[in-house]
Amino acid sequence: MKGIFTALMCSFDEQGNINEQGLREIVRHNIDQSKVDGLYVNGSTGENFLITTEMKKRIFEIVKDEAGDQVKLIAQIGSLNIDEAVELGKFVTELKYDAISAVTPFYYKFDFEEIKDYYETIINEVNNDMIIYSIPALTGVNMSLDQFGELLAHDRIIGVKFTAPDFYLLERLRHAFPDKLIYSGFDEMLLPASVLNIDGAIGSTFNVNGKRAREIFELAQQGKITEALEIQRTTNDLISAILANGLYQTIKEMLKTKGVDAGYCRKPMKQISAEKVARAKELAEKYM
Ligand code: SI3
Repeated sequence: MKGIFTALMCSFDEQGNINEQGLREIVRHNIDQSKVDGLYVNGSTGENFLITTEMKKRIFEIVKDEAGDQVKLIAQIGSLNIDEAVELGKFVTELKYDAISAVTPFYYKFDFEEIKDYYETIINEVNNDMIIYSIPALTGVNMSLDQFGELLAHDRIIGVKFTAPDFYLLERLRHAFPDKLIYSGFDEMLLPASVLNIDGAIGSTFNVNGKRAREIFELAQQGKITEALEIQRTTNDLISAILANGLYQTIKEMLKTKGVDAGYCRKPMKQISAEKVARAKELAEKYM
């Protein structure tokens, strides 16, 4: 379960329906071209919070069917509707996903007792390993070292996807929990996170920049920081350009330039202008 995991995109048609063939092509691109270690399915990048339960299930099925056992698969099943989270957790466990992951519950400003109960409810009902998905910038949920510790005390809570720019907390987590899996979630900060000895990374831009992500991660593990920094700089030139152009839309357009039918984003995400599509093509030609 270590290494580079792509936060998988999903291909949707212009009406917002799943484009099955396109999704399969995205999976194949990540496995065959980028050679990532695993896929993180139905996370933020998968537009998970914009789709129905049935669509989530279908995506989990298609990805498992296409990927088989070629790479590790983590299913993001977290939901404000805890019944849905449990239902999806059981569903992907039947499909033989390697682990589940759940975003911290958001919107209602739950206290830690409620957050803990959410994770305990899921792991008591679902017989699979759990990775906490912490992304405070989007959820507003900031957990302390002690609170992470209370969750990680459960044997079946095996790790954290840590998507925050707090390197002090990341270092403390690594030091306190050497046997848990810690994944970094901000691709633009992969090198500093790797220096802190993370186990892997989960990122959206790995859909188009997976090879560089692996190089950064592996060079850092070998202590070759100058070489890793060089690649992180190139990576950050790409990420800055992607963020300026529209994150998920630009990654999809870059994939399309390479013959992968990545489709469109779901509403309320908008489609990008022709000018931005052209910019995405330039980025694909320069960086992929
Ligand atoms: O669940 C997921 O799709 C992720 O892993 C998200 C991942 O942390 C990305 N965050 C978001 C909000 O998209 C990052 O990969 C991010 O896109 C990237 O670092 C650019 O800022």
